[in-house]
Amino acid sequence: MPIDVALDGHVATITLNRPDVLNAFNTEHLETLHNAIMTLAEEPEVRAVILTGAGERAFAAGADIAEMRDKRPSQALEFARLGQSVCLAIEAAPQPYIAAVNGYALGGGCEVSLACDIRIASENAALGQPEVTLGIPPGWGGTQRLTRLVGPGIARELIYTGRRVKADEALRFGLVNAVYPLSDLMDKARELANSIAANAPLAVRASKDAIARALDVELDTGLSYEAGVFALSFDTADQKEGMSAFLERRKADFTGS
Ligand code: DAK
Repeated sequence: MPIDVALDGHVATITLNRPDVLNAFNTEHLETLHNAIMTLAEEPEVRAVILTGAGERAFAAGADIAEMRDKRPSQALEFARLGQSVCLAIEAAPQPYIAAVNGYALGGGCEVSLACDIRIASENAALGQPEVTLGIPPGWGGTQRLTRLVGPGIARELIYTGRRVKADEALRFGLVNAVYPLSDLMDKARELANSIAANAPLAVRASKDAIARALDVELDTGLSYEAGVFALSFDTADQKEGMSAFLERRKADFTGS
């Protein structure tokens, strides 16, 4: 299978699994990944998802160049839509996605990590958008999401030059939130995922939805949305549980209702 999905408590881990080609995405890989994201989205017990790559060299080295090379424009458009649908599915998912970038995240690999809520990286990671070196611009949202994350100055430099950024520089740019030795990366990803999963899932989901709007709408509209989801949370059992647990000096037990 081009991906593996494993469940541990409230945390799912999706592993991109084509290590022979550094987990590059071909059509089957993307379709399987899209299906997995959509399936997990329907699982209320899953409260956080980790996305990582098999092996010790790559998260994903981008779109599969061997499959892509001979595409006609109409096929390229279909391929671009498929890659974009994966990124959009991650953003629309109720659970936060954590990209555990364990090596190369290039081109489409970087773009998929950019669609995730949080990126953490191993010390051997290298991220970049090398598309222009292949004769194409980024096509799965790199021009948009990278620009929003690191700002236009850095995004322009990285996209126009196609150069790879090592983990420490990526940390400096805010492209990743933290860097760990490769041997610790998955433990750190699980720790982060579990700390999210311990919180009220509906409140986390509402926060994800509201944060997404922060980049798309004017402040007034975003604040109205935030006020709306804040008010709605008072209709949940988890709001009563969270506040009762605080007042009773005990740990909250959230059910996602
Ligand atoms: N596709 C296919 N195979 C790949 C691959 C890729 N992206 N990246 C690596 N591989 C394969 C290599 O061919 C090699 O296979 P064998 O020769 O062993 O059979 C194996 O993985 C190991 O790679 P290397 O031998 O090259 O390993 P090195 O350590 O020497 O180099 C590297 C690692 C990651 C620096 C290098 O492999 C590399 O530069 N890979 C390509 C990275 C890249 O350019 N990625 C961006 C791809 S373009 C679209 C929108 C978006 C996109 C496409 C279309 N539309 C609008 C239509 C997305 C585009 C991209 O992602």
